[in-house]
Amino acid sequence: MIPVPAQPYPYPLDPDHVALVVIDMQRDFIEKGGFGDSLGNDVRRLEAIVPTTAALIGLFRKKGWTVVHTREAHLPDLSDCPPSKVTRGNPSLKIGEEGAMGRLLVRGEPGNQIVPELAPIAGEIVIDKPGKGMFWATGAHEMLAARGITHLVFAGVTTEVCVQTSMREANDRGYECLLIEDATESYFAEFKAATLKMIAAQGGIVGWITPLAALSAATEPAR
Ligand code: C5J
Repeated sequence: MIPVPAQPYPYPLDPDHVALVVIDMQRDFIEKGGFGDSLGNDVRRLEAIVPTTAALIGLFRKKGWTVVHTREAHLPDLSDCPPSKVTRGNPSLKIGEEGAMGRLLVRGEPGNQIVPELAPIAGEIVIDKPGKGMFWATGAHEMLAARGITHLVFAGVTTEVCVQTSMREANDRGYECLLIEDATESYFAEFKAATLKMIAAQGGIVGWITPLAALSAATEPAR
């Protein structure tokens, strides 16, 4: 085990059974003209974490550790999208409607792709998820179990929606979860701050939090 300085206490990273999960770093959330923008959000907040997330992915690739990417994505006929998800709120464009980067949150559309700086490479796992959580209707647990993964390091967007939901789902399935604070972001600063707090509260009721520098220093000690 590698002890990684973290809150609420050091995270015991198991280098033989760890995977990075990068949640929904898609053009639909990070670029203007996508789904996040259609809800009236300032997408620049999310764009700002692309370099840190790229460095985190680079660390896992260098170590030869598993990298998983998720995409919030629906089938073109929206048969996997509950009507409540389409109609909720008052977006300028709804899921499935044609936006500046193709149909919003629909598999295969340009806006549904992961931003080029963080694009998956051969051998990495890509999970298309119809919900906010990565385990709902995806087979993710079986996929990770088949690889012997017990420890998950999380990054991505948005902190309080898809990242937190996925982390809670993972925690309930017995994974040891660490969220990288500066490789996750929300459209709302106060929601990110509250989510980080609630994850690590009560002795790590959902998991651990730490900045990338702490993970890097623990896993790549100076010689
Ligand atoms: C949202 C996500 N916020 N990836 N999706 O709708 O967090």
